[in-house]
Amino acid sequence: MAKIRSARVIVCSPGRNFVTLKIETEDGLTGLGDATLNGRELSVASYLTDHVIPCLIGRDAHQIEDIWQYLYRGAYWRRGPVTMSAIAAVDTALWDIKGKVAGLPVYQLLGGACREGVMVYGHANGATVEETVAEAMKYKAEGYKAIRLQSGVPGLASTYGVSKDKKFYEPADADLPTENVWSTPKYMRSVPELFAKAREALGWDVHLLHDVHHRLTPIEAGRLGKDLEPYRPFWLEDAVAAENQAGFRTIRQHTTTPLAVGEVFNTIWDAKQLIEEQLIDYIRMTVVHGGGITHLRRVASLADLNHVRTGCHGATDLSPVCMAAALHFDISVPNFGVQEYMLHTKETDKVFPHAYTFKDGMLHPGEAPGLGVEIDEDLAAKYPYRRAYLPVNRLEDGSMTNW
Ligand code: EZ4
Ligand code: CO
Repeated sequence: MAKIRSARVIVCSPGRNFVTLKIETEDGLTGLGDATLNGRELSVASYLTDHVIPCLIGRDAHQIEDIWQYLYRGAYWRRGPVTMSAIAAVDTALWDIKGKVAGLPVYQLLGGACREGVMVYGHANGATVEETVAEAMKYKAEGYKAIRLQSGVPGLASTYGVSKDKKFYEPADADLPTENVWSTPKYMRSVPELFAKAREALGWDVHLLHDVHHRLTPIEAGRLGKDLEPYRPFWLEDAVAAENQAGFRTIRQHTTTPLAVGEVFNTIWDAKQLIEEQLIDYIRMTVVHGGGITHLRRVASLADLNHVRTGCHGATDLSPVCMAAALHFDISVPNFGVQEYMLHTKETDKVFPHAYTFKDGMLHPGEAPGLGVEIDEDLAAKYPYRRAYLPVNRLEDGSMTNW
């Protein structure tokens, strides 16, 4: 028995907003969970403080599955990103505590390592194809085995994935949503050229990825997948918004380019048809938005039965606590594919000291008991919350579209 004595939420903004749950047991052990939902941080903080924490006090921190079921079934109102991020934070913190009690890194509790390290992909981006390819060359020189390519589109003022500060892409860039303008025909012409130039410069020994960020229809995605086939992309991500899972049948009929989807999913039900009909190749859910380590393992097991591999979301809005949890999951799950990795700022790394390390294109979760990540609360207090929104997107005629 490791009775939960207290739990509280820490909101800080060392370069961007993070919501962290800290659970403490009567023996003085602490566990951390990431609860960050980009642009809606305070809703999750309130859900935890107002509705979840009162139910945790006095429970046995070891009963991870029972607490997960209690919070999921017991809310009556199931699913949704706010609820599931809150449940994820509790679940992650409890795995952290269990690891500390056992004196073992969490991946050992999940069955142990089944690979030497976790292959990650870095983010090359630039205003032009030339700039993006030059950035990709730098990642290759740093040892990355996989690189995501995002480039500015001629005729569009801005596009997803291209930032001024190349290393620390942060789309939640304003205290009210920035408005972007989108054109599918302009975009569709530019991506094959980007991949052709990238293959010329980088060769064939590095994996190349691309994120469409929900902007196409299924038939358009089929066309883009087909156009990219000669360059053998590792995956085409979020080609289409996936509320309608059956929509992916159309993409599948038209291209052999592997498909990744799901960073915005929050339960297994969002991915059930996509996985069971083998309409995708990689599932993008990660710990914080996918109901924690407990639920993500369930998703991965269903995926494994259906030839789908994992490819956890890993942008900078997922805190080092989520990254650590994802790495313990990645190194222990049989059907791992790749892990997204975007560097956090120096300030963030200082607020969240961590045991995970990068070497030769791979991350390793380290051997510290639990997740191997802590929070420096005094330092965190120096970076108060700042309201920040993700952009919205309009077509050239002013109609709203997906960002
Ligand atoms: O836009 O995490 O693959 N990565 C992504 C991210 C998302 C942000 C949203 O908060 O799509 O950059
Ligand atoms: Co994405």
